[in-house]
Amino acid sequence: MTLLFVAPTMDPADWIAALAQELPEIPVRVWPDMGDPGDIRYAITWKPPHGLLASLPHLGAVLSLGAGVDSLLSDPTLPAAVPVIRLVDPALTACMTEYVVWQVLAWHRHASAYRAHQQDRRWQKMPERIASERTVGIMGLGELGLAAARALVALGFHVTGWSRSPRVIDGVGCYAGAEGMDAFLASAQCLVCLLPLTDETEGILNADLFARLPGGAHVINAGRGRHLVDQDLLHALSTGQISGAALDVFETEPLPTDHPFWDHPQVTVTPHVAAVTHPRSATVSIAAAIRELEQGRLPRQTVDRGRGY
Ligand code: NDP
Ligand code: OXD
Repeated sequence: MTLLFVAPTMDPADWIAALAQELPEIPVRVWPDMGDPGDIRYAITWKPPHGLLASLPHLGAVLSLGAGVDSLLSDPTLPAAVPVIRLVDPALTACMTEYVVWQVLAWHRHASAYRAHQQDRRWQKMPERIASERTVGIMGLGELGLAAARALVALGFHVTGWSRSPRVIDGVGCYAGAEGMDAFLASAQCLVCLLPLTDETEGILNADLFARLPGGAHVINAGRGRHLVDQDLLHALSTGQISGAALDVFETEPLPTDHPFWDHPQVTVTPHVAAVTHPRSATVSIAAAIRELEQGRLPRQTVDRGRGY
């Protein structure tokens, strides 16, 4: 049995070291030096070239180096019978929680207004509210959305969440499906998108959705760039329906230098760093998944290919 590490945009060195520590008995090859494709049992991967996974005749599973598997599933040649395991990792979850808390607090405590005031040497107080008077609505109550929701509840915010199937979470007002969406959106003064990118969620952050939020709502997108219709956000910012946005993910990454988001005063841009995959921690999760697979069980983080996440 051999592992193939294939992540063209990542430096493999730390991964190879971490895999040697967690799975010392299993040889690892690094694409493109993969030797005989017939040896490869598991592919550990981020954005592999389309067609590569289909060329591995004895592939037993694909293990994603990210939580989102949209780019893997977009490969039309991905073998239908091969399980895809997404990354669920405590360090990744903690990292996303930090990002969401950071951006929610930046909105709540007027970070960009005070930065602008300081530049003008202006002593001006903004209306400060208590957290419990502000509602943060989280789209996606999975591994990442749930952890962020709990951290915001602990800070005293009124937190609501929206998912595909109904959820019951202590301290979080839960809404689900199309029928729950209007009520969820109507109170979300700060909207956080932590959805997976699927056929159902692509373009979900659009003019129609913005119009259903309270006037002056703030938007945080750490899901995927294609959740957002950029022009609709720019328009909603120009009318004041949306007062600001923090965006970590973009349809084209890196965000092109001439994109209007870069110098928009109400938009905060970060370069897809909301939750970074840390090799040592992620490898523990990946190794545990491989051991389960070797025992003939599908790990709980196996992707439902029909749902797309
Ligand atoms: P999960 O699969 O654990 O959770 C997904 C959540 O979204 C679930 O609550 C699910 O509902 C909900 N959902 C899915 N489809 C719909 C829909 N059509 N309508 C309503 N709710 C829906 O994913 P994670 O929390 O682990 O990750 C979420 C996403 O975050 C990833 O897919 C990735 O795109 C993004 N991400 C971004 C990173 C960054 O650095 N910016 C880093 C890591 C991830 P249900 O509970 O009913 O299944
Ligand atoms: C992920 C990401 O999906 O980093 O894990 O975007």
